[in-house]
Amino acid sequence: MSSDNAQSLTDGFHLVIDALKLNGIKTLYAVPGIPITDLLRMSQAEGLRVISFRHEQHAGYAASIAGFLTQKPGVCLTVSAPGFLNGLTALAHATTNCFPMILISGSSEREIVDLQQGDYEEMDQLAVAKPVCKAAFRVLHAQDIGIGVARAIRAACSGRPGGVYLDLPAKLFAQTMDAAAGAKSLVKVVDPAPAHIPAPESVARALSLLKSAKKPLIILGKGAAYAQADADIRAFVEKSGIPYLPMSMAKGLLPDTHPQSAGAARSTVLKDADVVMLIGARLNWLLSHGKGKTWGAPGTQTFIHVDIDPKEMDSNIGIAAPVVGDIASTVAAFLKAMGDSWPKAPAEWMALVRDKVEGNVAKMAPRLQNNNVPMDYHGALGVLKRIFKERPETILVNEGANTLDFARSIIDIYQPRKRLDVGTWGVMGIGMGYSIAAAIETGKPVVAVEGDSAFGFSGMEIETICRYKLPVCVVVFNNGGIYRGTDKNPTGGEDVATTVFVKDARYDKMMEAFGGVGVNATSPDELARAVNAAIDCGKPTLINAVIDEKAGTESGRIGNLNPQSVVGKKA
Ligand code: OXT
Ligand code: ADP
Ligand code: MG
Repeated sequence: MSSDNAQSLTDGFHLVIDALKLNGIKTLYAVPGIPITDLLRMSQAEGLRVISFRHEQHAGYAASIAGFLTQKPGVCLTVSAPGFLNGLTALAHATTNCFPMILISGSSEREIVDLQQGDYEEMDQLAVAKPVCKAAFRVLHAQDIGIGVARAIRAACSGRPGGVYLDLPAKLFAQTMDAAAGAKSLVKVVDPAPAHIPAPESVARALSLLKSAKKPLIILGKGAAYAQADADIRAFVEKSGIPYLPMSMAKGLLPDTHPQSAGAARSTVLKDADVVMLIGARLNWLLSHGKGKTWGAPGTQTFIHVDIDPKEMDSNIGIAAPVVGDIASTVAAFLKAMGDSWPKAPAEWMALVRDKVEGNVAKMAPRLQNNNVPMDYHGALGVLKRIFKERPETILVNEGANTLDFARSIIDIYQPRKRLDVGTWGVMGIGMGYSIAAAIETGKPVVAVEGDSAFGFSGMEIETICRYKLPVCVVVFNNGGIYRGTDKNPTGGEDVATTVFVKDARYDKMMEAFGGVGVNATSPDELARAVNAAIDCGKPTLINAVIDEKAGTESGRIGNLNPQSVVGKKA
């Protein structure tokens, strides 16, 4: 407890810091300025690690992924109105992706905001935040800081995790109160994410359906990765003998090379499975809402859904066996109920899936060996695939369109929570924020594989990476544009096409400007050498990987989502 001993007083600044520390928060992701500059200085003085960013959006993305990696809310601090709005995208992203995060923003004075009298950075931030977060609170009195922080932590972590907004008006920080009373007002949250034990009948219903299946499938989502029930999830999948499909950020829960992995037989298993068990994955757009041509004919497939949020059941299609519970408790309950004599899934089904997997892997293999210059995606990613195999503890951060989609299927992940990407919204801009938090929260090396457009959204944060000397290697897949670099202005005019960037840009020079290592890699061999050297030395590195500007396709693998105009098309 910090206090002014002479008068035995504490203040809002110290109460916020003490409340966070009491609840085990160790790191703040922030951008300083009025009214939180001193709060951040004092936080550093009081032993919190404060990572100062160049833009709040990236501090926010860092906090969101810190929440995913640690099950503790990642905390982002911003200044009022514009800083708050910059952080808000990340708060909404955390809520959408079910990551626990708290955005704390300083705000201007209530009296002036409510009368709309034009305060410095005036905005009714609480009202603006509410629609995009799980909960939003404002604290007006120093004696309520403890309870406000506690409510924010519990709301972020319990049930389905998500983003929480905590509004702290500037005046609050300087409010004083008796130090002993202040200490008593703090709340240490007991059991912030209480177990949700699934009803035994829901477990029995799910297992009986699974047992009856001829072609069962387990889909693991990022909720399963978040749950940190890694050993039980693996034991459950192995005991069942059922093929499993990892969603993007669930890759590595079991190694992608596991014999039951159906990652390389995605279309086949989604179409042909008769019983599908979803564990911590939603039937949203990434799974074609559980219907349509990705799936089997209507009526031929039955679903079991494991999720902590009861509202998720029947969201897109009817769920035959809903199991509402936390994944750790549910999978433990499955294992117990399965006993020692659980029959393995039919061998013919597993063999069919293996066949498809081996066929697809064999088809891709020669393309990954190519030494083309300029590089194509397969040549460059083939190199990275081998590096991740040799260094399975490395964290992969990945964004872009082609760069994302090819990397997802080419780079095998071997350990849980080692692949972090654009998530539910397919958002560009997570790259450097995620990389920074991943390095800080885990102490592991990070390789960020970034489309050149994707990198541009957060590129300035390489200064942050250099400032904190983080072991982050950024590989920019430079194909000169969004999707590719070859589009032409339809008018033939002087402006380049809307998707095209400066030719032959040298992103590596940006890293050198801040004292990091920059490398221009034009061949797979050069790329391999540079990435290995970066991981070995742990120095901030940016590799400009020159990719054939013709190599990409529109929107990567989701081009089908682009609306098409039928008006004014030339025949
Ligand atoms: O079974 P089949 O035969 O179908 O085969 C599948 C697998 O079985 C097989 N496979 C394998 N084969 C062999 N070996 C292995 N190991 C293996 N593993 C798998 O491969 C295929 C494909 O497998 P996959 O990928 O699992 O399956 P599929 O069908 O693709 O899955 C469907 C999806 C939907 C689940 C999947 O595609 C997916 O997860 N997609 C996510 C897509 C996404 O989120 N994209 C990002 C958004 S795109 C766009 O919006 C962009 N913007 C606009 C923008 C955004 N997003 N945000 C903001 C804030 N502002 C603007 C922008 C600006 S992208 C973008 C920039 C792009 O340019 P860049 O320069 O950054 O990037 P480049 O494109 O590189 O230039
Ligand atoms: P993916 O994109 O990988 O398919 P989603 O983000 O769509 O995954 O789904 C994650 C799901 O996991 C959410 O519906 C969320 O409620 C759920 N979830 C998150 N944590 C837990 C947990 N500990 N136990 C059970 N379900 C969880
Ligand atoms: Mg590109």
